[in-house]
Amino acid sequence: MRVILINPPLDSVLRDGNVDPVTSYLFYNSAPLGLLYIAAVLERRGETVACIDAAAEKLDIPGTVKRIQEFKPDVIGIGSTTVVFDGAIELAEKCKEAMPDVPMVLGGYHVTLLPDEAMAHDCFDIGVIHEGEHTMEEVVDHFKGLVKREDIEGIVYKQDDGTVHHAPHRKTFRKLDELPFPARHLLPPNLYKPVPVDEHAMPKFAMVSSRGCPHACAFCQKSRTGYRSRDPKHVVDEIEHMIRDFGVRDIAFVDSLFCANKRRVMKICDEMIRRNVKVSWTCSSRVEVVDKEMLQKMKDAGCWRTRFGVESGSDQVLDFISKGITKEKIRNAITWAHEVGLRPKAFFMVGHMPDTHETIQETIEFAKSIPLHDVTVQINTLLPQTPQMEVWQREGSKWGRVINESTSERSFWEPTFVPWGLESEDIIEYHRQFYREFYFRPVTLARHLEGIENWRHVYKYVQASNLFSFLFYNMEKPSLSMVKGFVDAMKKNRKASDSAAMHEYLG
Ligand code: B12
Ligand code: SF4
Repeated sequence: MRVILINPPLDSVLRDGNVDPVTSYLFYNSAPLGLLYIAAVLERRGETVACIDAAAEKLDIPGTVKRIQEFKPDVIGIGSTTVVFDGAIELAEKCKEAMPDVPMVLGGYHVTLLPDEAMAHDCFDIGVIHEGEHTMEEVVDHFKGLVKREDIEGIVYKQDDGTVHHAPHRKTFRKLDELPFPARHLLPPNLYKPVPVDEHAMPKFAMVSSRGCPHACAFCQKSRTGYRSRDPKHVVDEIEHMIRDFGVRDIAFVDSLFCANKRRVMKICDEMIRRNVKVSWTCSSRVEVVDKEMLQKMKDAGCWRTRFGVESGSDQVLDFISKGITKEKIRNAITWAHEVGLRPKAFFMVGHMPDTHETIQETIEFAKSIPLHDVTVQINTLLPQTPQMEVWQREGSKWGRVINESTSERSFWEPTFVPWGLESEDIIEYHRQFYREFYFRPVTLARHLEGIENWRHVYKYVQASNLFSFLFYNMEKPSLSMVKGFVDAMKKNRKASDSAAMHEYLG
């Protein structure tokens, strides 16, 4: 069978507007591994598979439909998160018009979280819930006439009376090592441009060494699959395969939680050291899992950065979002990571349900007081099937107001929910202020200058300038006022306690 798998184009609002630098990195910086895993499983069975990342190729809907038609598919699969779902619907509808007999399968986070709502659109024939590798094998067998639709677990579909039928739940697949490596050869290797300050060498590829997460942070989609991890040897086999077949030099582990378990991380690092694997890499961690020994081992095995989900610098907010960590634990982990040379980065959000002017300012000050090299700041967004969405549904008016219900704006970069006591404009301004105050400091600059190893790294910062100007001032290009702002902020910071921190840092 000929199966084509699509990462949908951005919807018309994003696509036709002047796509800003943040959006472009947000949507096009890493290959859709979920689609590539499904492609690999289908290829292993002898199906002919193609993949199109329409968002990354910046294709519009007619251009994507044309490419799909040229492939002459027997089945079309679309993977969609919530934020790109409008684009997924538009694409599926146009495909149905052009190829009415070709079945359309929808997979990914949105249909998993909101199956009834997603399948209400007539353009989708079958929805695949949760992880799709084995379900998709059976779906393809169904279209070959080998399996009855009623016998497939883990799908949803519309019955003749228009109601959505939920098939029995498919048991979570635990033997991750039995899966083939993602079919990365199906996408152009140079399509993805990582955020310049987030890569150490090129080409940079993403991979996962585990799935699921045992925690339940309020803003994160509830993990119903549980945590499962791959054998460290199998993980290193995939790294070697990426180096051999794609010349990969930097890897981002995009597991929800790479450092969930010290023993496993130590084993992966030992295996990389034993095989003398020459690659740099980054990963995500929770602050309470790491210790200095573990971070040092990661550094020895080629890790150059750990990303920590910090989210807030207010213990009261951390408590509300069930992060299960304290400011003290955050400070310890980030200090150790910095001391062993891991250039720690943290994720923060502004606009948590209990956030106030004071807690946001406390968060910005906290971020500046710990030895972080980079931050990503997002705007808290209520996504379906998250614990905070349940709180909102139960006691919403207690916390604030939803100001925008559009799915395509739930990108974490524009306010859709505003806590009482704050205005939407405050959140937008705090978002920028956070970046400005964090980056426009001698100590941050010094940390970045120290990380420059070659001319390519210098070029990275030139490339990043439009990103920074957008983040700091909402300008597409750096301008004189940005330079002025930079100088002013540096002067201000020099006077502040920060200058003491810099002297201490520079020894
Ligand atoms: C890497 C990553 C990215 C990368 C690559 C995204 C991509 N297209 O894969 C980048 C940086 C580009 C990115 C961007 C964004 N991301 Co992101 N990202 C992730 C992350 C950390 C890992 C994804 C991954 O590779 N998983 C491993 C693979 C194997 O699993 P999978 O993707 O779930 O795929 C399986 C199933 O979903 C299903 N499936 C998927 N597609 C299809 C298609 C078909 C046809 C079928 C049958 C099945 C199927 O089968 C797959 C194999 O089992 C996840 C969190 C996580 N750990 O899963 C968040 C996550 C997917 N991102 C999220 C968000 C919100 C975003 C952004 C809006 C940015 C932001 N502000 O965070 C943008 C939106 C981009 C977009 N195009 O939609 C949310 C989505 C929530 C939601 N309700 O939709 C997640 C779940 C994080 C979270 N916990 O909140 N992201
Ligand atoms: S934010 Fe991270 S640690 Fe928290 S539930 Fe989501 S994946 Fe797990």
